[in-house]
This record gives sequence, C-alpha cells and structure tokens, in this order.
Amino acid sequence: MITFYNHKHAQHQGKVEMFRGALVPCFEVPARVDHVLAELQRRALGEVLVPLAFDDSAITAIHSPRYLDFLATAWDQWLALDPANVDKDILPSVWPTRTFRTDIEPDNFAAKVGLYSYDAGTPFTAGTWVAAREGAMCALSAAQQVLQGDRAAFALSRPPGHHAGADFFGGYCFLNNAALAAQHLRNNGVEKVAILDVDYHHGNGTQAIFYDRPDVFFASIHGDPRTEYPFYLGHADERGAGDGLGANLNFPLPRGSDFATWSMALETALAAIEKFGADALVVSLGMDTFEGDPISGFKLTSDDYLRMGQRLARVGLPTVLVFEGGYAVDAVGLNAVNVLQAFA
Ligand code: OKP
Ligand code: ZN
Repeated sequence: MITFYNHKHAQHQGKVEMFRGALVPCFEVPARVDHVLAELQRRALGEVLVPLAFDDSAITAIHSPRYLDFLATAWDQWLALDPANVDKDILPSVWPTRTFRTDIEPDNFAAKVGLYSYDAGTPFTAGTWVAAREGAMCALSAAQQVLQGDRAAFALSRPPGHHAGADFFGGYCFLNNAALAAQHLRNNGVEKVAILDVDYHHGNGTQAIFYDRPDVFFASIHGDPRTEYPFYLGHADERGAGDGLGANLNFPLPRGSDFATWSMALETALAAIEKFGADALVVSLGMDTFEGDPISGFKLTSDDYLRMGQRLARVGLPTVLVFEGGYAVDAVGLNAVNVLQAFA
C-alpha cells in the first residue's frame, strides 16, 4: 500500500490548548506522525511518497471560500495586530452562539477567529495553513491512487481533519481530509462513497458536510457525545436530512467499551455500508480508541488493530485510509501500522 506522507506536518506545532481553565501542552504533537512513519519504514509496508499538487478547486469542493481565505491570511492578520504575537499561538476566545449572526464577517480579528472555530483547544500557528494544505494534498493523492486502480492508499498527515466543517476549525482539525478524499472520488466517476470514521471522537465535521447528501454515506463509531468530545453531535438519532436521510449512521458507545463491543458496532456499520451499495470506502483512521490513549476512553489493544485491518480489507472495496487522532504517542506507530499491515 502506498503512503502519501505530509512532509510539512511539523510546521503545524501548537503550543497550548485550553483545558479546565488552564493552558496545557498540546496532545496533538508532531511526534505522532513521526512514529507512524518510522514504523511503516521499519516494517517496509510499501512506498512512502510526497503528495501530488491539486488545484484549489479540489479544496473549494468542500470548504467555503471565505473560510479558506481566513486560513490563508490568519497568521499575517495575527502578526499585524502586534509583531510580538510571533511567539504565541492563535486561540479563539469568543464565538457566535445561538441568536448571533454569522453572515457578516467582523473586522476584529478575535471575532473572526471565533466565527471560524468552535473550541479553544485548537491552536492556529505560523505553519498551520501550509501543513493543513499539504495534508489535504495527501488525502487527495491517496484518493487519486485508488482511482488509478490501487486497492488502497494511506494518507499520513497531521493536523487531523474529521472535526473540520465546511467553514470552521476545531478538535485539532482545519481541513477535512476524509471529506476531500470522498469528494475527489465522487468527482472522478465513483458514484457512491462510504466514509467509516473509527476515531474515538465523533466526526462532526464530516457528518455535517455530507448530512443532506445521498451519495456519500457517513458511519461513525465513537465515544457517546453525552460524555465525550465533541459533545454536541454524534447521537444515534442523527440519520441524515432531506435527500441524505438514511445516509448517516452513528454508533455512540460508552466509555470503557472494548473490542467485543466495538466490533459489534463495526459489523452493523459495515452491513449498512454494503446495503448502501458503496463503490469505494474512505476510513477516518483514528488510533485514539487504544486502551492507553490519554484523552479517550475505549479499551482496544494493539492486537485488536490487526483484527480491525483484516475486517476492513474483507469489505472488498477500494479504500482510502486517512490518519486522524491517536495520542498515546509511543504506541500510535505500532497500532496504525497494525491496521495497515493486516489490511494489506
Ligand atoms: C481530535 B481527534 C483534552 C480535550 C480534548 C479535543 C479532542 C479532539 C480530538 N483535554 N479536546 O478526533 O482525535
Ligand atoms: Zn479523536
């Protein structure tokens, strides 16, 4: 399996995120991807390539122009406020909640940041746009590789993507890599695409992007949003809207769930994907379901990822695997490559 590696990922390097009234060191660190790359190379799992370049139209197919313009200029706007900002991350602190207007972009920079985000845990840094954009190219390249006939391809990148919406960042995510890959498949002759999100956290961005669409099925297995991030989406009664009704399926599971419980949800999700008639599969491959993950609550073991990879391969569809979360840094390489190796 070919891996498209974001060699610019370390340009996104957040310092701190808000947690319980304090700024704490970021969990989403460059070492995560370094470990996956090292393990891929140690097990010689296939070629590791830099991504191809795609036109902006591949990104505007998912994200709004004004959001992309914000991302591309945010760091310069931040420095224009005060050159001393160069040593600090951008973190939002004000948001337009219910009853506020979001149609008018404010001139005030802090207000703009809040308009395009939904949490205070996602720092925007000097290299965030460059890194996120190159990550999008990795996802698009992996989709392209599958379009060209490969059974599967892997996009190895950070920051992750599945919390990012058409016009907002949050949950460590800026561009929705899985959504970009799915849309690229759709734009190039694949009629029905299924996205399976196995990250511990509900993929609220991906769900929102495709919620009213019948051509992209979204299924997610995740910690119950009543207790787990991102809290405000991911319940079992969210089944899609309009033409997309029936093309969205959530499996919220309690904290502490192990692979026995998790894999029952997987079977139901895969049965629904088969019934949908998907021609290709995009997997949001988060490794934070691991028992050792510091911010998550499932109990999957390293061996369980071999079972997961085997099962995903048995679906028999052309598959784009997109790296998402996973914060047990020392184990994330072993666990991710277990999925890939068992798949291959
Ligand atoms: C991103 B992905 C921890 C707070 C957690 C955000 C979690 C984002 C997860 N103190 N805040 O889905 O892995
Ligand atoms: Zn996650």
